[in-house]
Amino acid sequence: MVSFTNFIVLALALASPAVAFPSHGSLAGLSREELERVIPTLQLRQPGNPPGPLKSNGTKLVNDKQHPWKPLRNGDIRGPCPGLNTLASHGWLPRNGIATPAQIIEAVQEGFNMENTFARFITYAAHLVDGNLVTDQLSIGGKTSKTGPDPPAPAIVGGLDTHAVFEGDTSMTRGDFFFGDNHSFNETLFDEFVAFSNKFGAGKYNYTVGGEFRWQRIQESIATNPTFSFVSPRFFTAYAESTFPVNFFIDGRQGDGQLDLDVARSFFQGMRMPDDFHRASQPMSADGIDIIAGAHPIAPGRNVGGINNYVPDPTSANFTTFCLLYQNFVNQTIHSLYPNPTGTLKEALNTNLGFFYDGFGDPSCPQVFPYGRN
Ligand code: HEM
Ligand SMILES: *[C@@H]1O[C@H](CO)[C@@H](O)[C@H](O)[C@H]1NC(C)=O
Ligand SMILES: *[C@@H]1O[C@H](CO)[C@@H](O)[C@H](O)[C@H]1NC(C)=O
Ligand SMILES: *[C@@H]1O[C@H](CO)[C@@H](O)[C@H](O)[C@H]1NC(C)=O
Ligand SMILES: *[C@@H]1O[C@H](CO)[C@@H](O)[C@H](O)[C@H]1NC(C)=O
Ligand SMILES: *[C@@H]1O[C@H](CO)[C@@H](O)[C@H](O)[C@H]1NC(C)=O
Ligand SMILES: CC(=O)N[C@H]1CO[C@H](CO)[C@@H](O)[C@@H]1O
Repeated sequence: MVSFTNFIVLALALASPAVAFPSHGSLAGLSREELERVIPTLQLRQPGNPPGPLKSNGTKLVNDKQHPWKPLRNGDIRGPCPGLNTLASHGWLPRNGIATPAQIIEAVQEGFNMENTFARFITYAAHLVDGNLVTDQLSIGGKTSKTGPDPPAPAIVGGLDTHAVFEGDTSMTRGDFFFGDNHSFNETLFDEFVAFSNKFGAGKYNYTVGGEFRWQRIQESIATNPTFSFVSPRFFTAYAESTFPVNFFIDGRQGDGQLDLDVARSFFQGMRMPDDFHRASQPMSADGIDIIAGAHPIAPGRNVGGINNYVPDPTSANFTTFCLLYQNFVNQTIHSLYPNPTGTLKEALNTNLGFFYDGFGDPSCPQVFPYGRN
């Protein structure tokens, strides 16, 4: 079910030439007729090549004179990712929150020293499901359509808020989709983050705290969210994101793996780097994920038929079947969003699928071609 407001926006955008389809609106899930109407109104932009690794990959001042924090202006878009929100609020990304995948990769590398292959993998995954492949624009948040969790339904300008493809349940500081607000900072949840850091980290957030808090959030979702879903890709992104505060929010000159809680709040809530903030001292990805996922192992699965009934899903990728993460994402998730693309859309899909496969970085995992090889 598409919510009423979003239905109106969608209907207007699709029916009336006066209301342009937004250049960052995802085309995922639109019907053949809708695609035929919308695509000719869009400005086709060839995707730029994915940026390579940083030439100079050590720590440096990133809250610098050229990248001051600024408050939001009317219309600026922010979403569920505190990393991207912060980059936009410091001008490492366009401050309006709409960017090309290449700009996002550049920004996460320059601003936080995210490792190149990893940055490409996450960014093209997000772009394929939530971005506009014809205009090459992705929004880091935005309005979402109210849809059931499964299967993903069309979202007009969902951007990274779009549920069940990249955004998912059991976030640390954001509520589950089921409870309505999928992307805003939630003080109650952050208070829990603080309490766990006090209990398991002597007042700091570290990988040990991450393992305990991730488990806590999973248990809460099992106990309260009848639609809780914890299968690939969310199974992986949830664990990876629990490592990010340690890997990216700690000043690169500090490097002891213990994140101060005022600094954490500044990023999560304020979208703001501390004064004099220096990025990580070497390229980082999901370092520490083994500690966090190993603390309380659980198989991928979902609640079935209501709360407190978590059922493992053996068809989901898990940590021992990593290649399936890539293959199911392409064969199932993307294919269900774009069942039958043609023309420029199909070309753009294939180009971005190629970038995504390169970002997976495992030549022993065979590439899949749901739309042929162009
Ligand atoms: C490379 C491009 C990136 C994309 C496309 C991306 C996207 C996302 C999305 C969609 C979420 C929401 C998942 C959910 O909770 O449902 C998320 C969460 C998160 N991201 Fe990012 N992200 C990126 C890079 C980064 C970077 C560089 C950082 C840190 C500097 C970061 C830190 C986080 C954290 C800590 C969370 C978890 C928030 C929470 O659980 O409360 N991300 N990201
Ligand atoms: C960082 O740069 C150095 C020097 O160019 C290089 O040897 C090293 O491989 C780079 N590290 C990563 C993870 O890219
Ligand atoms: C924040 O999360 C708590 C716990 O899940 C929930 O009870 C509360 O309604 C949320 N607050 C907002 C403003 O969404
Ligand atoms: C986290 O902090 C606690 C308390 O200081 C400490 O016992 C634990 O070893 C730390 N874990 C890591 C991975 O740094
Ligand atoms: C991972 O999934 C495979 C099936 O795809 C299963 O055989 C294996 O036992 C699972 N591993 C774990 C640790 O759950
Ligand atoms: C993906 O789909 C292709 C053809 O559509 C099929 O040959 C391949 O076995 C599928 N792979 C997986 C892992 O589902
Ligand atoms: C899909 C979904 O739940 N979207 C919600 C995200 O949060 C905003 C702001 O609270 C709601 O308006 C959306 O309905």
